[in-house]
Amino acid sequence: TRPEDPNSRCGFVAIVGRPNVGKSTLLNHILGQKLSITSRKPQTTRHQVLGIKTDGPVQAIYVDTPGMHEEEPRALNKYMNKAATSALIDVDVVVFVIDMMTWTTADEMVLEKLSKLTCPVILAVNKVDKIEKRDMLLPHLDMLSKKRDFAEIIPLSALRGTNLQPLEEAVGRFLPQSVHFYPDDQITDRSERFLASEMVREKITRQLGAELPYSVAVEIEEFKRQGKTLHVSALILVEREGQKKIVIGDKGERLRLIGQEARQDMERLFDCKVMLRLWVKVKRGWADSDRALKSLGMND
Ligand code: GDP
Ligand code: MG
Ligand code: K
Repeated sequence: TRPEDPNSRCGFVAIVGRPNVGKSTLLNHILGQKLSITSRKPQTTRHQVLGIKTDGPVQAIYVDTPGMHEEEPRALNKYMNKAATSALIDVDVVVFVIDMMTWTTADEMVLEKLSKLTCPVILAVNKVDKIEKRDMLLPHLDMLSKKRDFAEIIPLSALRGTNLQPLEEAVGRFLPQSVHFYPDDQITDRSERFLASEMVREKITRQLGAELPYSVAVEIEEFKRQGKTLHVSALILVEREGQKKIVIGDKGERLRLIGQEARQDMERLFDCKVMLRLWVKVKRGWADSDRALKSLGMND
């Protein structure tokens, strides 16, 4: 927001790639904040999370996309595909994230979608910390460079934070000259309520892993500050009675752990004491229902 500064740049950056290549990890590291949930399971990012990073004259507005994946009939998947595609419209730069160790047909599909774009595409070759032989790297990058005319190819490790600076500098170079759209200290346009629900959802996914499909939603019912304490009540929606038992666990132990970890994350993010209450409720077939998605604000 310095209209007089000729170096001022601002624009939208889409982070794309198939599930599990490390998009959320990368975004969180760039922002230095946990805004986008990560997990070993694909498709944990259901919403587009907007993260804002201002570094001097450059403001980059990052859009995290759900993984691009095959069509499936269920409403949730339809939503995610739509979100993945619409995230690419009107962006200034695309960061295409891949896993250094594996190039799959899913990567080819993403590349195919990108072929229609005219904006610069930076290839972020992630997880280089996993390479055992260093001399593998150059031939591999050379092979990748033939797949498209990438604006830049940057090997990095989102997990370790290696080589993220060159990526951010490249992004900055491709952003248009513009005043900043957001105040320089703002890091997201997502509400605190939304971030709180994402933290609960992440802990559920992490705790339950393969035991439960990702058909779990979290609604924040109460979010209010009293003195120095933030009171949060969250409703966990599952599809079946059996899933409810799994989330609650033996004598409520699982739910207690989910709550404890989510509360610690919230205290770090909101920088205050948090009282978190969790409820689990069965809402049959919610993932199949467009209406249910709409009521959860996930179907725009
Ligand atoms: P997304 O689905 O593309 O958003 O992927 P996530 O960010 O959720 O990451 C998927 C998994 O890959 C998680 O277990 C991450 O810890 C892991 N991961 C992400 N970046 C790296 C990296 O640079 N190195 C290694 N070894 N693992 C990573
Ligand atoms: Mg993700
Ligand atoms: K994931």
